[in-house]
Amino acid sequence: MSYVDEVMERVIAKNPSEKEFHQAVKEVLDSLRVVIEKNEEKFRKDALLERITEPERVISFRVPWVDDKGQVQVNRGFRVQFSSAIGPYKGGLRLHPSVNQGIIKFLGFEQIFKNSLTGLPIGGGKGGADFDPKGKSDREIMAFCQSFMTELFKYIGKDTDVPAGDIGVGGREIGYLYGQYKRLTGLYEGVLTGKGLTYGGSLARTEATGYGLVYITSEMLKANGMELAGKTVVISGSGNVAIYAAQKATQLGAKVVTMSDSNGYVYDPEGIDLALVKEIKEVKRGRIKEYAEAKPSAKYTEGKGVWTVPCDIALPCATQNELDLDDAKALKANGCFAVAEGANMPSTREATDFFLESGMLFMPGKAANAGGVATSALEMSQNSQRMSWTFEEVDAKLHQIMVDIFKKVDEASKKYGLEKNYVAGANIAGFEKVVEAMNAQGIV
Ligand code: NDP
Ligand code: 2IT
Repeated sequence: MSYVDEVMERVIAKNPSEKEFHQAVKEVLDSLRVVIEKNEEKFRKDALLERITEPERVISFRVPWVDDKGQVQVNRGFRVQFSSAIGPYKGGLRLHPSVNQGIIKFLGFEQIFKNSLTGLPIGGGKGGADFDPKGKSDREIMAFCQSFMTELFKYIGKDTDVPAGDIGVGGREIGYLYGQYKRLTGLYEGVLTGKGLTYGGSLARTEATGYGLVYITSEMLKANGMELAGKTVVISGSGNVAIYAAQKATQLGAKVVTMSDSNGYVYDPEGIDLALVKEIKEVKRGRIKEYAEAKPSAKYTEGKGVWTVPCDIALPCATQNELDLDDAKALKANGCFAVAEGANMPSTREATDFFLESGMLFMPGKAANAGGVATSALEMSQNSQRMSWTFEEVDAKLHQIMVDIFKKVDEASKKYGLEKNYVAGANIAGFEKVVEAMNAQGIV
């Protein structure tokens, strides 16, 4: 049996219930076959793939807090410190009822290669809890965040592990987490990114993931003789990534016609009114349905179905496995020719294979959404220097990073005769840097 297949079998046997983790590992290892098979005996002797698929550390902890009725609630918190080969652990915190160890491990694993692609010195990590922020009061959110940090602070620090936001964690939550870290340690340091601008945050971090997604989408189109202006774009989600992807796509002349949440989607053929979406989602913390109630040109449809809306370009920006094979076929049948993932692993493996086999342009999340974590690394730099850069400076750096990521991904795919397979390109380019660093540092 090939070394890659052996390791894949072992990963499944050792982590039997972690299906998202299996999915993420399998996709990466399948891409790496062309690299590994050139030098299989060395990789096997060094147990390189066993080491890269085993987190350096998995921390799981109890998070007790008191709700507004005086009832004690208990959640399960996680931090997976996956790889510190190229820098301190870096990656977001997710608060969602679906969170479990397998989901945090898949996200932490993806983060290793994503962070490597940014070209910045950050290792891979991820964390979160099975806490549901929906419908909670501000006081309940604060109580949860303070309790979560009361355990997490033991394991993080500006030079060891620097968490940030992800699903369910935005500016409000980062603020509460930061306040508690400072109170417990007495340190005013850049231990979290995505901070508010008054206490060490970076301009453009809020916009960065969505903007970066659109910058790399533009690069991909350009490299294939097309441009974003004038195209119709379907976006899923209506959170941080979705909103700022829609904003940048619109600024660059595209028309965004959908947004969604876990209840349903809105289709506005006139183009999504972002001020209204921001008011509903960022201010009122409401549901996307309210958009159609306020806007006569829009139609709300309950349930899945956003991928049946005709478009040129699709940007999945909600969550993992939100786009399956049937969705991929519907996109293609309706004329979509390019997909770039704002979310982490939003396309199932079958959907991804369909995109690649049917000749659609497809940019995987670990390259396409890397602008968020890249700008987090820029926030870390500013904190270390005790300086703040202007919005334009940060945005220009972000833009250049996304251009460079496209180049690395494209070149890696060509180097192995897999031109236009950006999945392979991203996995290989991300892997090569991490392996070189691991080899240099010995068996640790
Ligand atoms: P937010 O919490 O701001 O928004 C999440 C959006 O996705 C909401 O519209 C939410 O709807 C929807 N969503 C979440 N879970 C589900 C689900 N199970 N089914 C359907 N819809 C769902 O998160 P972000 O925008 O920050 O994150 C979105 C994706 O982007 C995630 O995959 C995240 O890992 C990834 N990402 C985020 C980065 C960042 O900087 N924030 C960086 C790189 C990747 P609802 O309100 O109904 O739950
Ligand atoms: O998935 C991701 O890259 C993020 N949620 C952002 C992580 C970060 O550290 O900014």
